[in-house]
Amino acid sequence: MTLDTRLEAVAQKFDVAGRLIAVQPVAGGNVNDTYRAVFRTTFSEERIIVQRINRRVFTRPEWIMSNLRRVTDHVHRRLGREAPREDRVWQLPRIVRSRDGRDWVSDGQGGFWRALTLIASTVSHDRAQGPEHAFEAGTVLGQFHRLLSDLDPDLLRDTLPGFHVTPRYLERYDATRKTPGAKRRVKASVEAARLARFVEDRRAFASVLEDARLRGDLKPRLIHGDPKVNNVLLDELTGKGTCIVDLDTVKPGLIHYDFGDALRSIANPAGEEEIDLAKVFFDTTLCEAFVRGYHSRARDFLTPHDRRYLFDSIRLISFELGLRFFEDYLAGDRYFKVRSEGHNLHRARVQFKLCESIEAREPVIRRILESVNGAGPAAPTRNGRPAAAGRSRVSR
Ligand code: GN1
Ligand code: MG
Repeated sequence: MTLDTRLEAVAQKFDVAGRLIAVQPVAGGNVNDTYRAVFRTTFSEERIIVQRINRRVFTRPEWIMSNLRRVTDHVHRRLGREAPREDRVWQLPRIVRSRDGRDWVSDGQGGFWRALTLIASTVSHDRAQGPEHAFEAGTVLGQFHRLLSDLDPDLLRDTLPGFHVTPRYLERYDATRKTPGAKRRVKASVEAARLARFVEDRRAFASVLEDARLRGDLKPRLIHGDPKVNNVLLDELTGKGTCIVDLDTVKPGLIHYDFGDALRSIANPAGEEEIDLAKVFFDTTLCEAFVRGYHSRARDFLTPHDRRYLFDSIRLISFELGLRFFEDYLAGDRYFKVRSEGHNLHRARVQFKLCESIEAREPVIRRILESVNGAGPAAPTRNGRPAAAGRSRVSR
């Protein structure tokens, strides 16, 4: 069987009217494989999103689907109730069932596939298009958190234990660093050695959010897990945000992970795949627009403690993603898909450069958070030093 026939056989298993016309790859994901399937009848056309879940990353893919079922049922009910008061039509994909009534199908070769409705007439971008776009991205994330704020986090499974728990990534990094392959890579590259120093200088900071969770300052809620800029869909006609997609990592966690992850993505105008490091920086105008959008929807459920850790979350998640890419490079590219040798190393350089830019702009970012959100004073760190202490430069 060719790849095309295999894909077609999978797409045919979903309960969609009409004849299957095409299955087209959708580029962009670093973990799962995504396709668009087009079905036609005499009168109409339907397009759905068909995805193969990466089983090396998600060992219990059926939990993704039980979470998704709960989340979409809850959100769709709420959206229905709130629709008359809304300034736009908020959307969220629905699970497309298989012809035998299940939420996913298997391809007979161990592949786990599921399908979702495609939200039509929308666009998404890999990079911020300007402050209006950043404002909409903030609004969409704030709305998503608001919609989930009355769903009990304990009802959802942890589909990816340790996801966004920065100290766990540090432990994994430490284990990888000891392997002969990693030692070789660090020795062979000035850049890799420089990134390793960058990590060492921020070791104490890595636990800032988890320490706050242990102290009881921050409480787990439901999070999206991957609110990067290209997961936010904008209405093609109005430019307003209508939807956030890529719901595989919706699970209990700290909303700070989402806040920091969205900002490390939207406020880096060059994007996470930029080749020229000189173009990578944290744009505080985009940051302010995002924060205003987020606050317009999230203001009612942010506690004073939540507000205190917002800056740290921005700095932490750029550091964390850089650490994840770097660790994967040292481990031989086992987690993120790569297109060339050194791809993960370069991705790590981009995130560390961004982290450094966030550190350099700390006072401005804190002022923005305070003026929009009423953020409290800087949060303490484990060793009592101010959060900004101990740095090395990654950019030249
Ligand atoms: C991965 O596969 P994708 O692109 O949706 C990763 C995110 C990272 C992102 C960086 C499950 O997301 O955490 O922020 O790459 N997802 C997982 O582009 O690890
Ligand atoms: Mg994702």
